[in-house]
Formats: sequence, C-alpha cells, structure tokens
Amino acid sequence: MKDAQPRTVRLRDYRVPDYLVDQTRLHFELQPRGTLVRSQLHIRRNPEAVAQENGGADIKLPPLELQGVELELLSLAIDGEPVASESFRTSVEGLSVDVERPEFVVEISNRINPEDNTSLEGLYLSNGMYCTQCEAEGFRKITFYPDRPDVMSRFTTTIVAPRDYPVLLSNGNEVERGETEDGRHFVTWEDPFAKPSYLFALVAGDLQHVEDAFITASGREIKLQIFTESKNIGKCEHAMRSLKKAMRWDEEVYGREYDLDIFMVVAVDHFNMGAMENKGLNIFNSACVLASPETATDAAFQRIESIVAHEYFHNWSGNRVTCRDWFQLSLKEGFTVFRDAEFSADMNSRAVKRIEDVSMLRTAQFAEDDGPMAHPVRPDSYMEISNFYTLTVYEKGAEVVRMIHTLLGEEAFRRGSDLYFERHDGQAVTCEDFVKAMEDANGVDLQQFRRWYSQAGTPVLEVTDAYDPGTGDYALTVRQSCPATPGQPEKAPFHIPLKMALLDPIGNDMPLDQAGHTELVLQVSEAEQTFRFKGLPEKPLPSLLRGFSAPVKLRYGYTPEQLLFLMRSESDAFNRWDAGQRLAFIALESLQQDYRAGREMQLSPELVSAYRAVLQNRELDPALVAEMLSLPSAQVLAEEAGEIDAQAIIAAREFAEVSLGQALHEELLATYRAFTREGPYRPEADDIAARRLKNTCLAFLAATGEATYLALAQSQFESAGNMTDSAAALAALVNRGSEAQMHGALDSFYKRWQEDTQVVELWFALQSNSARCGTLEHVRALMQHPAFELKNPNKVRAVIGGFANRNFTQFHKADGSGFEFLSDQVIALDRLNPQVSARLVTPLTRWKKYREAVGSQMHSALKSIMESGQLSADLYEVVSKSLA
Ligand code: B3K
Ligand code: ZN
Repeated sequence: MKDAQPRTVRLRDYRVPDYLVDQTRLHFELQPRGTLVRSQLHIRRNPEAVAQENGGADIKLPPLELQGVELELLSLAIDGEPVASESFRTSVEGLSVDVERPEFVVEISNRINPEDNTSLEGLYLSNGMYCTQCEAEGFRKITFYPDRPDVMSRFTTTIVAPRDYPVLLSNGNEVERGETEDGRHFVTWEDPFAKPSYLFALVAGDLQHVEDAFITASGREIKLQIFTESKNIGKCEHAMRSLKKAMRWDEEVYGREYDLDIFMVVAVDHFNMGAMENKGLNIFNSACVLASPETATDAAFQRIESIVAHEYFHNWSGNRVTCRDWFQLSLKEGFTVFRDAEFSADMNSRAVKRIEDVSMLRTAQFAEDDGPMAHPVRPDSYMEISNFYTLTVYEKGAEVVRMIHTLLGEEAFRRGSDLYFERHDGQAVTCEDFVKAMEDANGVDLQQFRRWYSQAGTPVLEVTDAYDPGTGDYALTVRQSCPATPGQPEKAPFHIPLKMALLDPIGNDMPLDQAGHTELVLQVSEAEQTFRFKGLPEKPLPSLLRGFSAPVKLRYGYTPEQLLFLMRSESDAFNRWDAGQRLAFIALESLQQDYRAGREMQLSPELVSAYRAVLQNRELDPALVAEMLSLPSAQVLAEEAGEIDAQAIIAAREFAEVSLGQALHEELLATYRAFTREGPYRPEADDIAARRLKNTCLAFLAATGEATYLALAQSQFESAGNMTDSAAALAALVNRGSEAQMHGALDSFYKRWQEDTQVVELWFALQSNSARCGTLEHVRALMQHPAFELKNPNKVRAVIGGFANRNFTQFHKADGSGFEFLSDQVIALDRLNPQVSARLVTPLTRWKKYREAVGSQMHSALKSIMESGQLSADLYEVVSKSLA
C-alpha cells in the first residue's frame, strides 16, 4: 500500500535521466515465497543530462536513483565493492546511491515474494505458474532499477528453478541451458534489442506449447510458439492463425518485419488487462488468446484476432520505438489501436468494425471525457499512471491518428510512418515526434491539429445550412465548441476533418467541385466557419461526418423523414447506421418522456417501419443489418441525457424492444430462418454475420415473452453446435424465459462447461448482466460459487463489473443497495489488487450526472470508500478526483 496522499507527477517536470544502463544482467532463483533476484547493471552518466544541467561540465555527480517497491535488499555493491551504509539511502520508493565515477557497475541482490503478490504487477504466481507484468511501473517490484521508459538497456536473464518448472522463458533468444549442482535447472536468455524495463518478462511453469513458423518478406524463418497449461493446448490454433495474419499484414501495410528469431505467447489466467507486448514474449490473459469452436463465441474469436495483432504490432509501435515518459502513452497505444482496427477492418467487415468502435467510443469514452477523470490524449499530470490506461488514451488516441490518416491520405500517411520508424528506431520519443514525422515527410502543417493531444473533452459540432433556390448557392455553417474539463475551463478551436457529401432528392451524391468529387473532407479549424457550394440544382441533404471522421458530437437538425431517407439511401455505411441510431434515439427520448409523465408509452410507427425495411433488405451485409437493428445502449442514452434517469432509460428501451418484437415478429422469424445455417462452425466473416443477425432476431422474438419464441430459444439452446448460438439462446432464456426455463438452462450449461474457465466466465457474465436474474442477491450468491475467485480479475469483472457496468436496472435500484454493494467490494479489492479496485469504482464516479436522490446515494458510497482507511494510490486518485 502506498502513501495515503500520493504525489502528482507532471509532464512539465520531465528531465532526461541522469544515468543510462547499457547492459542489464538478471539472475532469478525462483521460490514461491522467497525468490532471489541478482542484478548487474552497467551504468554510465547520461551525456544529455550533463549538457542540459551543467552547461556541459559535470561539476558534481548526482546520486543514482533506483526505484524499488516492497523489496528486501540483501546486498549492494559498486565495481565489486560493497556500498557503505552512509553512501546510500532507502525509502518506500527505492534507493538513492552516492556515485563517485561517471561509469560503473552496480550489483544488487534482493528477495521478493511472488506467492503473496495479489496485485498481479511485478513477479507473481498464477495457478502455480510464475509470470510477470511490468508495464507501467511493475519492474520496480522485481528489483531496484531506473524504472522509466527512457532508460533502454540490453537484457540478459538467467532463470534457475526446480525441475517441476520445465519451461523457463524470458525475452530474446535462448543462449544457454543446463543443470545446477543441487539438481535444479536453468536457462539463459539474451535480448539483442535495447528496451525499457517495462518490456521485461519472465515465465516459468509446467506448460505445453504449439509451434509454427513464419517466413518474413526478406526470407527469414521465425519460430512461433504459444504456451499454455496442458488442458488448454487445443485452444491455441486461432491465436496462431491470427498471429501469422498480423505478421503478414504489418509487412504489407507498414513495411514492418519481425526482428527476433522467435516469437512466444503465453496464456495466463490471472491478468489485470488483455495482454502485454513484452519483447519476443507476449503474455496474454487466457480469455484474450484461448479459443476453440465449441467453447468460444464469435465475439471472442474476433477479440482474440485483434488483441493478438495489437500486441504483435507493438513490436514496432511501442518496442522498437517506445515512449519517452508515461505521458506519451498514446504514442504507442493510440497508434497501435489504429493499426489493429485497420487490420480487423481488412480481415472482416470494415463498416461493422467502424460501427463497433464508434459505439464503444460513444458509450464509454465520451462519458470519460465528461467525467471527473477527463484528461487529454496526452495527460499533463497523474498520481498513478495505471489509472491512465484509459479509453481516452487508447481509443480517442486512435481516433487522433485516424484523423491524421484522413487529412493526409493513405500514401502520405505511410510516408510519415516510414519516416517515424526510421528516424526514431531504438529511441524513446514523444507524441510530438510522431506528429513531426508526419509533417516532415509530407510538408504539411499540423500545428493546430496538435490541440487534440493537449485539450480534453469531446468537441460539439453544430451544423446549420441554407439554400438559395435562385442562385443554387448552398452554405453549410459549422460551429465548434468544447465543454470545460477539470483544469481546462476554456478550449481553443480544434482542427477537425469533416468528411461530407450532399445528397440529391433521389439519394445520389452530388458533384461538389469542378473535378466532380462527390465526397470532401472539410477542414474545420475556426469556432465558426461557413463552407459554400455553388450552382446546386436542388436543395441537398447533407451527409455529415462520414465514417465518423472525427471524435465529436455532431448536431444537425435532421427530421425523422430525413433520417428515414438516409437509412434507405446513404452510400456511406457508417452514416446509414448512424441515421438509424438517431431515429431510434428520438423515439426512445419520447418514450422516456411518456414514462416520466406517467403516460402510456407508444413507440413511433416510423421506427417500426424503418426496422421493417431494414429487416427486409437482403442487399445489405447481414452484420450491418444486425447493427442497424440494435437500439442505442442504455449508456449512450445516459451520456446524452442532461440528467440521468436510469429507470426511465431502462423502461423506454425495454418497451421499444418488446414493441419491435411484437410488431415485426413475422419478419424477424423469416430472417431468423433465412440466416440459420447448417454445417460445421467457421469463425469467418460471412458466417459470423449470419449468426449475428439470426441471434439479434432471436433476442427481439424472445422479448415478446411468447411461448413459441421461448421454445425456439430453448431448441436453439439444446441443439446449438457452437458457443455463439448457445450463449445467445441462453441469454434469451435468462432474460425472457420462465423461472424454470432460466434455471434449467443455466444449470445444464454449467454442468456441461464447468471445467472450462473461459466458458464459466461467460456463464457468470450472462447472469450478472441480466436485469432479470442479476439481482443483488443473485450476484452475492455468485460470489460464493466455488468457481468465483476474488483474486482473479476476470471473475471479478464478470460478476461484480458485469453488475455495476452493464446491469443498469439492478445496479441503480432506488434503495441504493447496488452502490453500497459496489463500495464494499471496491474496499475489499483494494487490499488485493489496486488496479482492479480503481477501475471497478468507475460507475460511482459519475454521480453528478444523476438525479439528486440517486446522485447523493452514489456520493455517499464514494465517501465511504474514502473514509474506509488507507487507500492505494490508484483508488485514492480516482475517488478523490471524483469527490472534488
Ligand atoms: N501495453 C499493455 C497495457 C499495460 C497496462 C498496464 N497497466 C497492453 C496493450 O495495450 O497492448
Ligand atoms: Zn497496446
């Protein structure tokens, strides 16, 4: 546990490191409660620090600062001599050692306790397997070190362990193995690429692996290995296939080849996030790498493909070129998310991928931008960096890179990325360096664009238009604004690429210039700007922000008729979907008003006929149809509301779902049948799309509560040949079936899959998410289930996270019991794993957005966390900023 009031770290205080580490030799003797770590660091004074601080003359050598947390120091020597006790100081943060020469070798030995490490940061045990997680600041929990990303060193690692840990892995290439005199064995690994400590990794255990090979564009053969516990060895094939696709794609699209001779992936059950890009040795949360046709859903297959690719892409965008400091996190994360999104778009449906990503951004990132933890893509201060692995840094960061891509175009963007990789290979750099490379490679000016990195908040674009039938002149006026965020009351205008077209009355895109272009990217850069188009024969309907060309909220007064027209005629698939979302949003708003006024609810007939037309359209990609039939999420409705009324939101969505099911049951059933396919399971785009649409129809049909449709769900549940169909049917029964149907299905599902960790996690999530059965009482019971484990983040996320984040109705129950429950869990978890507790508390941080009675209950829950005793730095930062 750290200090109660952690320090704030600020970007403006950045200083280059005083010392560099050319070579790092590590020696581990693994023991569950007393692992010995020896390190030998070849250190030299950083010439840049000398130049900056002393005008070039090194007057007095500063002490060497080595971070170290919860370590037992056993010995410390410099150049072979033990360091006298008056020559170094220890603190809760590490060691400060007096230095006499500008170049020297430090030798340290210390002891750590992996078994008691429940924070899952540093070296820990997961099901008896040793593994590490060092990003961002976990290496300091292994040994004393200048644990900052701008210190890059060549690592050699020796692991000594008993024979019952046959597999001993670290970064780079294996250079030696053998036996020790006392019957243990060892392996030595050498990584030829200098890297920061956050990319260090070690794994030891009784693991099996699958192996394959990849021939690079230049003809080198790379050995590919995926390691897992033996029971999961049949679940590695999809990840291997995804890895090879990603390697090929990065060569073709970015000209990036893999650099070591071996690439290893390890699956671990206890993991704080999805995966980690350690050099040559990626470590994955089992849920993000293991899949088999019987046990994994289509969503899991796609998630695995994209995360495997993401971590692989980091080898260049993150490892070869890394971050100077943690404020620059989006340099590697935003860029790599953009890269993985484009990869997934190329492998699957581009339009659907874009819709999914934008839905997520609107559901969760916009909320973050609007909450107490709002921060720019490049934050300027933090208390605990782990709290800044956010949707803003990742997803909005990716949108910022995407905007550069949109502004420059494909080829110019590639020139920029080539220059970036070439110029900065082997360096630790900044977001500024990335933008500069894009500018220099193309002779463009992105000065104003840089504000996307420094200003927080979601900009709002208000668009109005005017048409003069006499002259045919059409004017589009765009006003931009951005709400205040913590520490940033005023915002300067952003440079926004606004991709648009103008539709004629038949729905064709009109020519917009002499050259006959029908789509333009308008450069919005002022608070208010008017774009003029001449000689239009008719009044057009604007199609704005095509493909979601900027992460903004677009306001244009579309009428329901215009939205219906766009849903039918728009050629941009994203905007076609978005028109449907806007129409549904209007309908749901009016249902919420009915609910609040105590009136009988009435669903807009326009929405029903629009949905009917979508269902009957056999020309559209079925995956797109499924997206178009999905109502805006409760979170999106909440985000748009001035004041959140959770019960009204739920009632409106529920009513709309049931009404659509009733009104369209014939079309839904026909579509369900048309897209039910026979044959073996294939996780390929066309089959995934068909299942997606079929199961969307099933959910609407089941919502009617009619016995025939519940029987349909029951029969799909019983005969399903894959997990997507099985889970969709189970969800329908859990949400809509009778008590007997629900319990029967849940029990038989559990009996069948109880040995499979990933399926049990899905089974937990289906229950905690369900408004029907995920009551607080039920969630408490799930926490007593033998498969639940408070020390396992996946289980916590499935049960507690599922309830607090996705079970809108039950979590927001009027008696406030959901909030109290969450605060109790957050307090308990903070003692075990601060990264998990700090994330889990998020739903409470939005208390100001709620109606007063609810908001004050949430506020008290937050206060009780604050007053519960000493909090971790992670949780303290989130709670104190939310209460401020
Ligand atoms: N870079 C890691 C995230 C590390 C999170 C540390 N709290 C995974 C990724 O983004 O690829
Ligand atoms: Zn990443």
